[in-house]
Amino acid sequence: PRVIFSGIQPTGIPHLGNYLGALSNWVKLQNTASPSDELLFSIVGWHALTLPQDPQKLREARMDILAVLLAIGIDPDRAVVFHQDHNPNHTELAWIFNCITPMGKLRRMTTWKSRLATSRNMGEEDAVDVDDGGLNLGLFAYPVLQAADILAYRATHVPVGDDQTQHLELCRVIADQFNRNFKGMEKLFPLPIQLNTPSKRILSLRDPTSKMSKSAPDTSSRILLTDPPSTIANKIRSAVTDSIPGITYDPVNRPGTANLLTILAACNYDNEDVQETAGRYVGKNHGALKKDLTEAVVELLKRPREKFEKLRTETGYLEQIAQAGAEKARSRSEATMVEVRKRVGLA
Ligand code: AQP
Repeated sequence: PRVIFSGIQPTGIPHLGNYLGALSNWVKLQNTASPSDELLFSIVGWHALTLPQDPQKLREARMDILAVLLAIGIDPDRAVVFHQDHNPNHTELAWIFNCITPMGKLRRMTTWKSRLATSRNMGEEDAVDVDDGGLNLGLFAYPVLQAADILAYRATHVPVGDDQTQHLELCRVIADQFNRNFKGMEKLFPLPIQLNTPSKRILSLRDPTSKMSKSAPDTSSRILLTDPPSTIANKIRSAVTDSIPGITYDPVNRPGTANLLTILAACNYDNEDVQETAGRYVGKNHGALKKDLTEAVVELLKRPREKFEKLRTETGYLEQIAQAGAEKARSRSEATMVEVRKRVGLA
């Protein structure tokens, strides 16, 4: 049986990138998993704190994400849905992992390097060995906490977007290191594998060289799962493309156009091959593509948005779901922690 774990940060309402790159896959996995497979989906508030958060907004975002997960079809009776910060086993395990993770590996994480590059105004390649001043330890250790999230449940499969591949590799390195350092009757941790969706990376609508992101300052760069049809239409209308006539799928020379085709292929035709999608636009223009894309996205998000709006008013119900999830998560991870403490000599 598989143990499937994934997480999402409560840093705002999820966008199409989160949905097509990860969340839709969670629902698919839930609906196709064998009954013996375990599923855990976590709202990772401790990860959100690695960047400055407004406390009131964070409180709201935690509820928003829970409501979104239920609205897109995650079933709390089938999957363990919980707030990371309701289970201290994650931070305990993260500390133990901190003590076996080489800092050099963390310095090589693209996410860290790009934060560093931004803060120092330099290219990622040059930002390897510079002084880390200004950035916090939590941000640096982000992937270690992520490894703890996954391994606390001894998860075997992790459905996350393409942007998380390097973190998953590090998670396997940490698992392997722990297994070597602290041998028992058997290896404690599996080496978890990434479960990618076909639409791995959705790009910003305003700057198709970077990924669609919750925290990008320009709100028209992302389509939120809760955007009404008129907002969706406006954002797609103003999406950056190119001035080359006709439609072709060419991610290198036409990243904006390719991104629109990727989204259309993913949402309209249940992950149709993107070349096939492009083939239907031979001789057509961006206007036609944007019109069809708007219809497809509006249709895709219609039901989740309606459900979200209803659920978001049911605060008591959401709190009850969160509490039940936390209890299950704690008891599930405690089994791992008992063994971890014993092996490292803290029992
Ligand atoms: N643009 C994307 N395309 C495909 N997948 C994506 N994911 C995020 N952006 C894209 C996937 O969504 C899941 C949840 O992400 P997260 O909220 O935990 O963190 P993130 O990757 O940092 O997402 P954001 O939207 O960019 O948030 P902020 O701006 O707060 O950092 C992950 O599986 C991720 O791969």
